[in-house]
Amino acid sequence: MATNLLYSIRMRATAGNQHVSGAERIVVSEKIDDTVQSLVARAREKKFSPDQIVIHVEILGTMPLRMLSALEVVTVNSPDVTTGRSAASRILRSLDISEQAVLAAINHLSNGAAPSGRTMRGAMIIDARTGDRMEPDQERGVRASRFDWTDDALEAINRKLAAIGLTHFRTREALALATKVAHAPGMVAELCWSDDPDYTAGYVASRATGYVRFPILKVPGDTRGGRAFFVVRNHLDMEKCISYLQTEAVLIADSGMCMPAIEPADYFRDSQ
Ligand code: WAQ
Ligand code: MG
Repeated sequence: MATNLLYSIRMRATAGNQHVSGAERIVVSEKIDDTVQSLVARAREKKFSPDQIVIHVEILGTMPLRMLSALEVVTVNSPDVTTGRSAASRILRSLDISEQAVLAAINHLSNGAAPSGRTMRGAMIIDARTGDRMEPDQERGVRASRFDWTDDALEAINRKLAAIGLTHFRTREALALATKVAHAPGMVAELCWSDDPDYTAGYVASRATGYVRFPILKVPGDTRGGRAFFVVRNHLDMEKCISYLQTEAVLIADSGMCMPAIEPADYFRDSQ
């Protein structure tokens, strides 16, 4: 039996038609059983017990596999939502994203980005110049999928993040997602904050800036969150971009640098 083939394993848990949790891995065949078991365990440890857990196990086979290095991590210690969002906006503006586009993204994320006013399952795709939304399905958004750390890189990133006081699984998972997204064709940057009411942190990520975290991008208790992917509309092949995000397999084989937290003034003095 071939042992080096890779499999994509994806878990999604729901209660009624409410999303409860989701996670995914890319693993070798020997790890399928353990991985499925740990994903089921993860789905069941949530506050709301799911009434459906769907696990997809899919061989990646002949699909191309892209190896990436993780974006560098830095935390900008902005003390509240206003300063956090304004620092995030300033970084997005420095990447040539228009003020209009930045404001549009922040408005959508803070009001519930789906037309129904709910949080989307996936991300918005936003024209970096006009702020127009370009994702084909505004209720669902575009989901980045099929990415994971190699075993070695996972161990290294866990160690490096822990060394700067970051031990939450969300940081590691968001960093992997942001690394994949940053390398999409036509992508300029991403803005994200969680929809988990207890998790106020968020980030701006791009190949140019790395993964820039902010401890507070929303008030505690707020259940609205989401992701905005800013793209350059000219020359953008939307189909290619979405197919990269959704289906191309990415393994993060190198952990990047993880810097200690710094004050906003120091960040902007050093970087721009
Ligand atoms: N692809 C695209 N959008 C997604 C995906 C995905 N795979 N998963 C989630 N989203 C969107 C969706 O709208 C969610 O509501 C929203 O993002 C937030 O998802 O400490 O935990 O999983 O550095 O709640 C960021 C800071 C945490 C981490 C982000 O996102 C840190 C987080 P969540
Ligand atoms: Mg969430």
